Amino acid sequence: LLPWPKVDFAKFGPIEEKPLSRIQKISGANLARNWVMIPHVTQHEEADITELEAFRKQLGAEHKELKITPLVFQMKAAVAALKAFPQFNASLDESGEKLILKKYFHIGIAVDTPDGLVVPVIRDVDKKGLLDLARELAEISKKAREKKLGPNEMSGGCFSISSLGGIGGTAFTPIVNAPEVAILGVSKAQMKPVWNGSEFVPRLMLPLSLSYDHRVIDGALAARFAAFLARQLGDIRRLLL
Ligand code: CAO
Repeated sequence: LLPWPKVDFAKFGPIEEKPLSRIQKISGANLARNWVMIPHVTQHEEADITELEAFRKQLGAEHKELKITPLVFQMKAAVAALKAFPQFNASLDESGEKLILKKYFHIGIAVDTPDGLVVPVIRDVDKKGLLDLARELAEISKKAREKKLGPNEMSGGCFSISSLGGIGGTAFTPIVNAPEVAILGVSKAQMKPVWNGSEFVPRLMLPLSLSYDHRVIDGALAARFAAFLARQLGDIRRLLL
């Protein structure tokens, strides 16, 4: 690689220097390694969450003490997909010659903090209900923003979710959080006209962007995983299966 360009920007106009935070330095080094070493592909999909949203709103009205966002449903759907496609709940070992398949379901959640990106891990998502997950998500994101997360709360993840849905966007390409092999990016749900076979009907559509390590996962498998996820979110009764 060429060395990083060395430029005296002050020659061109006024400037100010701002050191990177500790978190930015650590996550930056990880992101750069993952971006360079992992052959990334991103599969885009859409989930019809019209019914999920009606249920979420109802649940929110019944549990005013909790903030139940779409993210907890995405975590449960991700676990269902990891169970159906074990290749996604895996890591390459150091030699790159062996795949380690995991029998536990810990999900990393990208959290935006004033000092940069951190990814706390919520353990055993398969064993927890939506309300417990909403509670834990609130606790862990508060801890992240207050810089109180310990290293054990940021390790052991199987699969990560990066939700920018509260902010906006229609799609993006998240970077795989090694040694995980895939990450789900979620953008903002929007009402769209959807053809139901005889007419266009207004449906709330959630954009999903699944980036994966192409050394471990083939495109067809990723397309199946993403379609499975969308089906789970489209009919959350399936999460009981
Ligand atoms: N579509 C539409 N609305 C959505 C949504 C989606 N996909 N996801 C969340 N929302 C809504 C929520 O319901 C909430 O609505 P109300 O304010 O009306 O209740 C609002 O957006 C804000 O949600 P939130 O962001 O506070 O909560 P969350 O559970 O969705 O996310 C957390 C929590 C911690 C993941 C989030 O705050 C965060 O930090 N996201 C950024 C992650 C990030 O930076 N990723 C990039 C990594 S690569 O650099």
